[in-house]
Amino acid sequence: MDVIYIEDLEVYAHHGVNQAEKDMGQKFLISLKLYLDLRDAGKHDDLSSTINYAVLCNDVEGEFKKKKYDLIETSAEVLSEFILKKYARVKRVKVRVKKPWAPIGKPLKWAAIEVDRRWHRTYISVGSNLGDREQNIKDAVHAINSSDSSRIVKMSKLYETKPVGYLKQGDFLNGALELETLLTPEELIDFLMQVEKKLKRERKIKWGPRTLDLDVVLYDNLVTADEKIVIPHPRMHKRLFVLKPLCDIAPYVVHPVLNARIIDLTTELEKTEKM
Ligand code: PH2
Ligand code: MG
Ligand code: MG
Repeated sequence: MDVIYIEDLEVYAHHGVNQAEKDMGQKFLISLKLYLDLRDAGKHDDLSSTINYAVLCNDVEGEFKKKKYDLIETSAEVLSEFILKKYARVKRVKVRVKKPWAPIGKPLKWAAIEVDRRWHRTYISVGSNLGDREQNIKDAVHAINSSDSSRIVKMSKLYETKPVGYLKQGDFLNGALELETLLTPEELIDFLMQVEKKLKRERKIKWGPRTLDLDVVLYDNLVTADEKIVIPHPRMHKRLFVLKPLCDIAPYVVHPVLNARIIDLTTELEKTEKM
């Protein structure tokens, strides 16, 4: 991917653990590496197809000076989110913050940190079989979209499905969402749990009736090794109520463990299963 570099933008600000740093302030050097597609801008000599780095530097300076943080880590975290949210063209950003005057009682060239942040693409399976099922799913969509760290970019149709696993419960309404998110998988799962809770989900019976179930099925091409967070979802390829809606919005996405497209997994499972 193409990049825009900014190196050592000088900004005077008041970040630091020591009170003297907060009072007096000091010089910081900000470096940025923005990942975006520059092809159209270059082909047509067109500023409106890229990012004006004069505007960017001005925005970054303003954001950097807005508050006082203890840590340069925080200042970089804040800047990376600011850039990814404000500049839709930017897919990924590296932010480095250097402190050339770090008051550590020894001479040094600078102390610095760097963070690497990006929008992640993830697919969520949604289900409901209690209360007003369609309204529950609409409420979930609304709750997800009202967070500025995640945005729904695609949504499948909703399917009426027979319960799988625990059978003595009502039929489900199932769907799938494509999300762009700044959250890590752990943060995303916590966030989705909060949305489930907000919609009064109770967990009484494993695989039992629920007003709302939100499961992360895919997250970029990630294959986790963590037993608490299993991505891709370990049963997604065996459940038509997951695959069928997912196939509406992501037919050619490849399952990173099975190395097969969603459309092919769906066709295969439809030979033996019904919804
Ligand atoms: N979810 C379950 C268990 N069984 N069956 C259908 N049809 N749809 C679901 O979403 C579903 C299920 C556990 O999450
Ligand atoms: Mg589930
Ligand atoms: Mg779940």
